Amino acid sequence: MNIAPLSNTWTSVQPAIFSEPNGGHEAPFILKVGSTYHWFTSGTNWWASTATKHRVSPSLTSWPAWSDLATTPASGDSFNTQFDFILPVQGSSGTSYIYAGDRYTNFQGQGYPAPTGSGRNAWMPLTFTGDTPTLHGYSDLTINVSTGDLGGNVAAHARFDNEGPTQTPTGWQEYGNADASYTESGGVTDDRLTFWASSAFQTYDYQTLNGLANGTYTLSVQVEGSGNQSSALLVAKNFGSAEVNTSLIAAGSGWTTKSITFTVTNGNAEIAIYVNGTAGSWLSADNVSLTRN
Ligand SMILES: [Ca+2]
Ligand SMILES: [Ca+2]
Repeated sequence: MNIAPLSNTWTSVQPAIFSEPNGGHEAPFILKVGSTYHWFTSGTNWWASTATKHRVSPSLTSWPAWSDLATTPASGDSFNTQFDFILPVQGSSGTSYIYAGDRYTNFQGQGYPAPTGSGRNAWMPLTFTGDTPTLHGYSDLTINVSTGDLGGNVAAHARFDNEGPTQTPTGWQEYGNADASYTESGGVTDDRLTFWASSAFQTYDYQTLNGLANGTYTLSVQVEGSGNQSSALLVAKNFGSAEVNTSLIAAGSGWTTKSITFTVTNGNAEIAIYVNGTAGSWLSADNVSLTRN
């Protein structure tokens, strides 16, 4: 990769002022924030999703080693995207930054040959704490074009779509009997998150969210299931006061919406679905939503 200035007329390329071997990076993009340069790239994994790489420098001619871009919640593949570019949004409240990544795998899973469907983009907030950027895995993004403020559905991969059935959906972490929760077809939209096992199980699927604006939030999810779990809960915790939860045990099949509200006072929250299932019981979830009221 090379960094080379353009001529004053932007019609020719000057000699490079920085060069180094590619090293498994592509889609380079440099963003200047204040007087500091931030260089981002995707990894190289054909059109499959990758972690995003980042480095920061006060000078275009000297750069430190690459690091993985921090994400909230944790995601090893940039919430199933490959990084493309960053879009600044300037408004009366200041400048916000939108990360754009592509999901060329959308309609072909992670497989080959090349997708024949559309390669859609995902748009998510990128924030800076000092020189450290963090990618927030919003499932939906709203933009106030007057103030520049970003909002939307804070939960990552909230519809469980766009990556195909998997034991390890991006953006979600599992605790307990991890094999008992997985995504599959049959959701309200495309895929759903299902909790099932042939023997009794306890599984806790969660997202740890940092960098939240303090305030009151509503967490909701659509569920259906066999209704014979020992316990099934929608959970919010670690937001500055005691855990809030509600039962998800459905009376029968058919999608039902459950929700809780809670007030974030420490900039953090953990959101989760917990199922203590009897042998052969099942519960499916789709369309998780976490929005600030
Ligand atoms: Ca799993
Ligand atoms: Ca879905």
